[in-house]
Amino acid sequence: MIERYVPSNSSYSGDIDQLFLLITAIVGFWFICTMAMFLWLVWRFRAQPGVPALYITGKEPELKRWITIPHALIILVDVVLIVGAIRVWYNVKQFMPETEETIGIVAQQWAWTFVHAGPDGELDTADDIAMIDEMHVQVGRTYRFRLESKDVLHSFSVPVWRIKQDTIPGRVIMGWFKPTVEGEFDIQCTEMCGIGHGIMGARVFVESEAQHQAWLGQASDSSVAAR
Ligand SMILES: [Cu+2]
Repeated sequence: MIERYVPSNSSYSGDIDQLFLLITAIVGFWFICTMAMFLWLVWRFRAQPGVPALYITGKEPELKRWITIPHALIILVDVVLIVGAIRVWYNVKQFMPETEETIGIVAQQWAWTFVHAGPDGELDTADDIAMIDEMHVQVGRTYRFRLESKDVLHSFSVPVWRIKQDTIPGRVIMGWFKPTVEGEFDIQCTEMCGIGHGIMGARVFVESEAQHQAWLGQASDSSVAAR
């Protein structure tokens, strides 16, 4: 349902969407129940001529049931949501799969630098390809990213991959993604980082193997690192 509005283009984006739908369905169900009950009570016990208001402490057992039973049910569904959330969180944020390449991502006010491994596939070597506001990856490849900030808090977000990771100055944060659909997509900073925050966008190019090899071939010349 969510992918109708934002495509679901990474190996874990579908799991995150399912978790969102589960939370929305369960919370939505209880919201509707609560509001229906509330409005019914407002109508049923409205002021009526000749009927005095009754003082209720809420401690009467027959009334307390209306609190304790829903309370127990909500705790039960909370357990379902927490188990679902931990499973997705572990897979996306805690677990690091075997990765084929590492990309360096550096945030600063107000741009992104993406350091690609270059033709040798190794980061931090002479043939690295650094680009401003442009990231190039190959579809179906599992990437590790190394996220850093030069100045303030930023947040690396690629909506179609359902990835969002804060950057913290002075800290190196590792994560991973596996793009599954080719195309050109948005990257956006999602942490208020100063006056240029709103324009701190970039693009990710998810390419087929042939396209990616062609880009690698010609990109070394335009690399920021090569200048
Ligand atoms: Cu920012």
